[in-house]
Parts: sequence; structure tokens; C-alpha cells
Amino acid sequence: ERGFDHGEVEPRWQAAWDAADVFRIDDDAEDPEYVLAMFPYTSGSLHMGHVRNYTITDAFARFERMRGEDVLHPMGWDSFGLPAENAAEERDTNPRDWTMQCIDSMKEQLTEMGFGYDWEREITTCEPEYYQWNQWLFKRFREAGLVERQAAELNWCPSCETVLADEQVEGEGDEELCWRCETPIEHREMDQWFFTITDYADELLAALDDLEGWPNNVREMQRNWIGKQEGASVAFEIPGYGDVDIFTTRLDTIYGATYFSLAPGHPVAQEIAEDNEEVAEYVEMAEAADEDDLDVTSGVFTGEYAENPATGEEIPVYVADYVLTDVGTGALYAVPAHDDRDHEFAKAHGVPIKQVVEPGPEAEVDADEIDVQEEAYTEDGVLVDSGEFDGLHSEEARDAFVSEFDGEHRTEYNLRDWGISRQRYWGTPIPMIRCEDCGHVPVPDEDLPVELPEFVHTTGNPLDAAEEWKRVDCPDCGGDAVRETDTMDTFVDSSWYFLRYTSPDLEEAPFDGDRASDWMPVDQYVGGIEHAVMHLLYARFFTKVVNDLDMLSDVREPFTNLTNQGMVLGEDGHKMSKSRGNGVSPQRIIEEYGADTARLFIMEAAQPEKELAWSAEEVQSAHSFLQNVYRLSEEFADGAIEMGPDGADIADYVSREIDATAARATEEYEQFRFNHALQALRELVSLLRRYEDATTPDAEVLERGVRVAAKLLAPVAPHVGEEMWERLDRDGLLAEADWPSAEAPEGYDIERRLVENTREDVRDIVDTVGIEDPTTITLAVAPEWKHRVVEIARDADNVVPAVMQNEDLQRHGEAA
Ligand code: ANZ
Ligand code: ZN
Repeated sequence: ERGFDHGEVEPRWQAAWDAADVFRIDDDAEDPEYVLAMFPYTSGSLHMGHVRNYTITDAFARFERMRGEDVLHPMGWDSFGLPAENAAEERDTNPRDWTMQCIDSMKEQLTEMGFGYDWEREITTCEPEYYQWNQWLFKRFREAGLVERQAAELNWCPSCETVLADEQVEGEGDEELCWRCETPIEHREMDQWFFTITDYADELLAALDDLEGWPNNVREMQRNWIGKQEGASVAFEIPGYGDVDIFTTRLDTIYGATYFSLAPGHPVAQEIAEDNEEVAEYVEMAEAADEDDLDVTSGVFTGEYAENPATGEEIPVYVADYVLTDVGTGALYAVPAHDDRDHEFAKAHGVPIKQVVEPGPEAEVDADEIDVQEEAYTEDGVLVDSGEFDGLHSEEARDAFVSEFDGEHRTEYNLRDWGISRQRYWGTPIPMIRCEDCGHVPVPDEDLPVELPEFVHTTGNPLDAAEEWKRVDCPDCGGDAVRETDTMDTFVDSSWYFLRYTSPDLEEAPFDGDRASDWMPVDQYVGGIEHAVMHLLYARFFTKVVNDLDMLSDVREPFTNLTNQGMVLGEDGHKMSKSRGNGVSPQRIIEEYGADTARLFIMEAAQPEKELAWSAEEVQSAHSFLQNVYRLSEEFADGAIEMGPDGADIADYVSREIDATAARATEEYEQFRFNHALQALRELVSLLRRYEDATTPDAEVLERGVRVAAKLLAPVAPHVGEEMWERLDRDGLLAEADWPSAEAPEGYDIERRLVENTREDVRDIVDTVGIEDPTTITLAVAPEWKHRVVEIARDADNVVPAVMQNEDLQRHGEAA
């Protein structure tokens, strides 16, 4: 029987790769190509998004390996987090057992997909061997002044007397309820542990410009997240309360300030609240409210006035919720004519609106088309109604006003420090101890790791309930003390795991500094766009810090090239998901068609960055193609093809095509345009088929063609590739074979040959190939275009007879 049986073939080659240690990388490798996929969260099973992500990295890793590179392609488990606690609750087990089960079944799936990882380097973040280094790094960060206690708003259930994670709050707005007892939750400010990532804001921003291997949209998202604003601060006097600094990016509008506004948490607002009942009530209400539901019109007049240093005018002072306590100075002067939020507030509170900027000559609108009473004009322009400064451009005014009004240049960022405290069980215990006398004392290094206590089912944080675990002696004074019961944000785990892969078993340090310095940065990082900001920013931050701590040299950015793979859509065009019920299980596809079919479909259907729409029909077509290409090797091996001397021209032509295809596919693989590489391969296979059918092919040329086809296929469909390789009687594994030479034949326009061939410009092809030799034309031109060749031949009188001798073309001529 012809063809291959994937159920038999795939496990056999997986075992062969394993036995030959194909994917192992030696510690003394000098600078391997580091190909990395974002490690999966241990949710239970792989979904199509994972399968797509890992197919892309695996294909690229295999390609690089065949090109002779040492390739580091590791895998691990992002295995801490709340879902494991929830699953443990539901299934009456504990987070550890549940997580380990997930890892077992996900690892099996990865193997069944034929992904080639160096499993010797496997990392599991929920194991003390890993998370002890989170604790160790936390301590080093703290010694370097990068850890602080800061207040943060938390969800508090007054009935369970516990902090709730955002995921444990049901409903929204006034209806926020505890998931367990359905009591309305409160918002409470509490002190938490923070990494002061803001210390690195400038470098994190500036270095984005040089990350040329990153998609622009991700760089832009990080820029916005960091949100650098250059502005100024200026003091306004509120009689009785002294000078209050404001922060503004629009100092040019100072003449248009018609009110002044304080954040509810501003010290002066709190001071006013002491003698003003209404303000006190407002401040209390605002502090209890959820930061996320912002009402721009919410605010209260304090009865006080501030003096505008530009105009000398007294403007009313409000306390307003839209002014954020921890942004800028927590105070602003408001210019309703030129700011949208101020405009909305002014309308609601009946505050006057005064225009001080007009569209300049270069603006798209005329000054008389603007009505600031209706809508704020927020662009720069030319100053009006601004005393002696009328006619200045906004930019000039901003410069001039800083010294004019005794201000200071000031830069603000959107970026906040990174709160890492979580009041949950399944995470890294923060290695601190609280002593009544000594305050916060770190756990000594020799007492690390602080391991998690036994899991218990409780309403609150199981660490709080672990009385025995909690009570310790203070490392400083020996007195009674308690452990910190918060655990770390799981983003800490993923901020340096790529460094740990370089020395996963090291017992003395989180990673080997010399090796990591040699092997880093990651050359190709592939993962979802949902990590554009947090994970990728935190990983950049960690890399810079460990470099500054002399644990890593030269490397200040972790990922040289980044690819965000697009979403996988169901056949209905919606994102594939459990809740929609449009999911296709990888398991089912593997069983029905085999892993190679799934891999080929995924890689052919769309470029990595684009959305991928699932299509049963295309899956079927991928499967047929694999059978087809495999049969080439089978027929060749069977001696089923009659070989013979044929026209040297034809053999030469096919030979050139083989080289051109290899050259083209190589370039496409390099550029992550796998679908183009596979298109070139399909064309080669179709040519080889026609070569078999139309002539008695030259055995050497045909064999070389099949061999090159197997190699070009190998990164994407490695099992079928190996099977072909075996038919061709080749030594060793295809996974370790050399990539074909990528030299295009001289004078060969591979771009046009391979891309346009099946499309428009047949005339060009005819010119390239030479129309005198009809058999060559038969081979070169895809069937759907042959009638055009005949038409062209008819126009060119002299070649008609030659072309018409060819039966294949005659048939097409008749059809045309
Ligand atoms: C006066 C002004 C006039 C402003 C104007 C804007 C436009 P953007 O707009 O994103 O660059 N601001 C200052 N501190 C704030 C706080 N604690 N909470 C909320 N908003 C605050 O952000 C800068 C502007 O945000 C600042 O410039 C300030 O309003 C406001 F026509 O000052 B501006
Ligand atoms: Zn103490």
C-alpha cells in the first residue's frame, strides 16, 4: 500500500530524535541561536493558540539547526497563579497536584506535535528550585534600592475579612461582590511590596528606538505605557494653605485657567476637609470608590480660591475625582477652553470658559470656525487674550513661561511602580519577616527558599492560616516575628526564565553569568500580542537590573527579534475559544490527520503575524499534499519511474529550478514568511511530478529534486520529511542533515519565476524559459496558463510548429 500512516510514523521519529539527542545543546556551545516561545501557563491542555505559537518556533529552530547552527530551543512551565487554586477548590485537590497533572498531559501533547525541545533544560516555576531565585533576586533588588513599600488599593471583603484578587470580585461598580459570600466588597489602601521600575523609565523608553527586530506596534504600546510627558510645574497660592505646585504639559494656556483642582488624596484637599464638612464627605466617598469608574464631572467646590500667577486672578478651588493623587503633583489648573475633561467639568459646574489659543496660520481650521463654548480646542496654536504674550506660538510660550512664572521643567511618566504583592497561596512567598521591634527584616540567604506551607481550603489566603509556618524568630533580634504572607505576582517568574534556561540546574545562583552573557539575548522570541506590555516590559526591566548588578555583561535587552503570532479563528471567523464552542482540539487533529498536517496547515494558511482562520478543507488539502510529496520518494525508491536519457536542456532546466526553489525557500524561512517558502515547495513538487510524467527523467536530477523537497519540508513537517529521507536511503536523520545550498542559478530571477508563475505574466515566463523547447514550457508553466502559452506561440509564427508538436500543449491549445 502506498502513502504513510501518520499514527505509526510520527511516534517512531519522535523516539528516534529523542534517542539521538537531536535537540540537546551542550553547555559549552559558544553562542547558540536562541529560539524561544513564550512558555505556556499550565492550564490543563494545549489549545490551538499554543500549537500555532510552538509550530512557528519549532519550524524556525529546525531550519536553523539544519543550517548548521547550534540551536537553543527550550521549554518550561509558567505554573504559579490563581487558576490552579480555583481548580484545586473545584476538584477537591491541591494546586500542586493539579499543576503537575497539567504539566504531564501538556508535555505529552508537545511531544506528539513533534516539537523538538531540549528537555534537559525544562523549567517549572512552581518548584522551589526555581522560585528560590525569585526570592534571592527580590533580596538583591531590595539591597539595590529597587524594592519599596507603597500604598495600593485592594479589594477587601468585610465578611471574609480578606483581600480579594480582582478575579475574585464578581460584578462591577456598586455591585462588586465577594465571589464566596456575595458581600459587597470595599476598597482599602494597604501597604504592598513594589519594584521601582520607574527608576528605569527613561532607559526602557529610549532603548525601544534600537529594538529594530520588534514590531512597531509593540514598541508603540510600550511607549504609550511608559507615557513620558515633558511639562512644567508652577506654584499657585491658595491663601491660608500656601503655595501649591501643579503639573502641566500646556503652560501656554495659563492665562485661560478658570478654576483650580486638587486630587482627593492631595494633602491640601485633606487639610481643607478638616474644616469643611462637604469636602470631607466628598474625599471619603472618592477614596472608597473604585479607581476604574471615573466620572469626569464628579467634584466639589471648596470655598477657597487660588491666585493665578499669570493674571493675578482668583480662581475657585475644587476637589475633583479626575485629578489623580499619584500623577504629577496631584493638582492642576484647569483650562476648559483647551482641555476636554476640564471642558466637561466646567459645563457641569457652571465655570466660565476662556479661550487663549487660536488656530495658527498652518492649522487646518480657521479661527472663526472654533467655538470653545461648545467644544475644547486642544491643538497648539497662537496665543490670544494672554496679556503681553499675544501672538506667540504655543511652543514658544511654553518655553518662555517657565521662567516668567517661576516654574520648573518637569517630566512625568504614566508608568507606575510594579506592585508585586498578591494575597494568594499559589505563588512565590515574599522572603520577608515582620518584627514589632525591627520592622521588615529579610529572610537570610541561608534560609532560602521559603517554601510554601501545605495548602488548606480557607476563605482567605492559606498562608495567613498557616499558623506554624508563619511564626518565626526575628533574624535580627531573635524575638517573636511573623512571615510575610503575600506571594509574588507571577510576572516575576516570567521576567527572567529565559536566563535560567542557560543553566537550569545551577545551585549557586539564578543563572550562570558567563554563559548567560554569551548566549543572550534571545535571537527569536515568539508569543502572543497580549504580552506586548507587561511581560515584555518587566523582562526588559529585569535584564537591565541584573546587568547593573553585574550578574550579566553586555546584555541590556533580552529579546533581539520578536514576533507576535496572530489569533487563531474558528471556521466561523471568531476567535477560537471554549466559551464560543468553535474550538478545534489539537488532539483530534493529531489523531485524524497527524501532527505534520496540523503543522503544515498552520504554516501555509497565513503568515505568523496574521490571523489564521481554521478550515477543515485546507487541513484536508495539507494532508493530501503531504501524501503526494511523500509518494514522490516512494515511487523513486520503488523504481516505478522509467528513467532515461532525456534532453539535456530539460534536465538542466529542472536542475536550475531545484536550486532556485532552495534559494527562494531559504530566504522566505529567514524572513518568517513560511507560507511563501511552502508555496515555492509546492511548485517544485508539482514540477517534479510533471517531469516524471512528461519525460523519462534523469535519475540524478530527479533524486536531487526529491531530496531537496524533503529538506525544505523538514522544518514544518518533520515526520514526513524523515520518512522520505529513509526512502531515499540517506544516512542519519534528516533533522541533522545539511540545509540545501541556497545559491540561485546565475541570472535567475527567482522572485518572478516562483511568485508570478501561477499568476499573471506568462509572456515573461515564456521569454525566460525560451519558447523553442516545448517540453520545457510544459514543465515550467502551470496547467491553468498553458492555453496562454499556445496563444503567444501562435502570435509568434516561427515557433508554432515546435510548440504544436507537443501533445500536452496541443490539448491546451484546443481548449483555448
Ligand atoms: C493645564 C492644561 C491645559 C492641561 C490644557 C492640558 C490641556 P496629558 O494631557 O495626557 O498630556 N494633569 C496634571 N496632573 C494631573 C493629575 N494629577 N490627574 C489628572 N490630570 C492631571 O496630561 C497632562 C495634563 O494632565 C496636564 O496638563 C494637566 O492638565 C493634567 F489646555 O494642565 B494640563
Ligand atoms: Zn526583631
